[in-house]
Amino acid sequence: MRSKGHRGARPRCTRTIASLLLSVNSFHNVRLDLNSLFAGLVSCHVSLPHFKQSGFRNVSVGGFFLSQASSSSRHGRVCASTVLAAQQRSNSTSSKISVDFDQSTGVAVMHMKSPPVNSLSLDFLTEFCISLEKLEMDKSCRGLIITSSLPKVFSAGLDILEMYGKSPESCGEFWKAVQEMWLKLYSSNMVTVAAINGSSPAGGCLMSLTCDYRIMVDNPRYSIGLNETQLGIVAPFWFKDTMANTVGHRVTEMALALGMLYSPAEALNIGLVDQIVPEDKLMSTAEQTMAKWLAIPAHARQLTKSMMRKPTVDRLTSKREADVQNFVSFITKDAIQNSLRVYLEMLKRKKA
Ligand code: CO8
Repeated sequence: MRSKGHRGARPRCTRTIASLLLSVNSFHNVRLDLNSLFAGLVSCHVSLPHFKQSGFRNVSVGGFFLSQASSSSRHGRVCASTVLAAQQRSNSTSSKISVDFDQSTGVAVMHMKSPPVNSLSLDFLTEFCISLEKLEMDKSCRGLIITSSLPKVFSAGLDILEMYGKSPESCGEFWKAVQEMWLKLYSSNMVTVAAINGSSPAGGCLMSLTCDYRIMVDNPRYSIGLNETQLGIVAPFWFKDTMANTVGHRVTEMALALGMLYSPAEALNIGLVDQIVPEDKLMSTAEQTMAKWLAIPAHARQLTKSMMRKPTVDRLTSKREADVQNFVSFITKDAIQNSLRVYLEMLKRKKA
């Protein structure tokens, strides 16, 4: 039940796009699906090949905005320097995500901007996946930095309201979107860096764990970890695998059992993040890290990434439908719904 303005009714078109996007089982097929999606829905101005060549265009697609590096004209004449600048930088904005892409470096910065806490709702995940897919299709984009536009919070993880008081069908649709986000990010060909500028519990931690490198702001008020058990729920096997691949089995076992949230210094200590920096150094450090990773021959780096991650990806891909069924039957149990209610009340009490 959504009562707040910022959690208002989901636009019908977003649902449509979500259904289309998430109806495919293989995430590789999403590329094809997006082609037809864009071909079908972008009824104006632009075809996909043009979209790919020229960067993003400002086309509204059912509430999404595909931004274009458009040439600007002054007094009816096109200004060459503006065209060049526009070709080198483009940006794409939807309501919950904005992307700045610098073609001169091949690096895009994705800003999550879904107040109050960048929780991963179905709408958010859909926009996230579409933005990611656009970047993945653009061969000139080689690196992605993910950060938050909100103060204090990177992402609060999965939107609990998508799991509380919802029908089994809605829960299933939501879970497919969570899987999709993870599959896309974990197997991305781009170099991915999480610039973690705030708290990052549960699904927020998972999102940063899917990146190649994590840099967190060194502020002891921020925390990161897979705290699912504190909500009375269980991190799925692929959450566990992603963390174990990063920090090892024993640390993961203890962290998951206790639902541990770590300060940045503690997270660095166990290898959950790779670096901690002062807030004002976050983006410059992310850019330097990116440059270092991009200096490695791309094919060798990508094959290495695939070699390291493919078994984990394949594990979910081969059990995707069963994983959805498990989630739905688990999350809709009365006892689990009760735990979520208690946790939501705790969040409200903490605020009061
Ligand atoms: N989902 C939905 N709403 C949320 C969430 C969330 N994850 N987190 C916070 N909110 C809401 C709060 O209820 C509050 O709502 P309102 O304004 O209506 O009262 C609003 O966002 C602001 O929250 P805070 O006042 O708490 O904001 P702060 O800036 O003080 O704190 C934090 C930010 C640290 C992120 C804090 O909100 C927090 O700890 N949130 C909870 C985070 C959490 O525990 N997330 C776990 C989600 S579950 C998950 O990601 C994996 C599930 C795997 C499922 C597997 C099942 C099989």
